Amino acid sequence: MDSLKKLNTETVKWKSIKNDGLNLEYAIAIPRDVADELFVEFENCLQYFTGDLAKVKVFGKVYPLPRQQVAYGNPGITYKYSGTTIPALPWPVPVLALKDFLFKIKGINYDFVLVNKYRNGHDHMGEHQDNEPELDATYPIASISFGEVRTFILKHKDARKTGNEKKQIPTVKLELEHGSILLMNPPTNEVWYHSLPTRKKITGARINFTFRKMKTI
Ligand SMILES: O=C(O)CCC(=O)C(=O)O
Repeated sequence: MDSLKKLNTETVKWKSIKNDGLNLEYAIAIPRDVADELFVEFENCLQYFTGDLAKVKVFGKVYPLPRQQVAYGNPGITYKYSGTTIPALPWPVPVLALKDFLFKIKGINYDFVLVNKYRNGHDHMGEHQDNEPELDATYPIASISFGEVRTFILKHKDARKTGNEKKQIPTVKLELEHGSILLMNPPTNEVWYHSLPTRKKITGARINFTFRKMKTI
């Protein structure tokens, strides 16, 4: 965590990726040695949800989540998605260090993070948008990845339609690396869906943090 504080954020090289309604910034912001150290800390301190919070409802049927999940945030925050209300647990020290790092690098004080652990290439996340009403859509969602490189796929909402309404907009694929930050700037989440498909040959784990800013009421 201290090594994260010492990093020089001014030399981080951001790559901008733009398309119809898509506005992404990507960088390997955390060098390998620091990312390795943090991965071990996260493996030691994160305790994932169990019971109903480890389940998901799809078309009315309940299934085990195809990954592990936990959420942290400021007191009183809850987050509703796919029919589940997720409580935000108090920030563990290493997760708070990541939140502080984002403040240093982008000047944004995030108040909630959803953590997803993909135990191996069978774990995945289906196509969705992060556009829940409680999110402040004027802020980017900041996604930080550790561990195995996994493919992140973005699809334009009109490319998902059928018939005359379908637009021929190519899918965008990114390989999210160990120690990387992906910023999904507005209006990306209104226009594009994203997913993390299975990669059955991958045996190692990946931990992803999506930092979000909630609306203040
Ligand atoms: O693991 C990832 O990179 C995707 C996470 C994601 O889509 C989400 O938290 O909404």
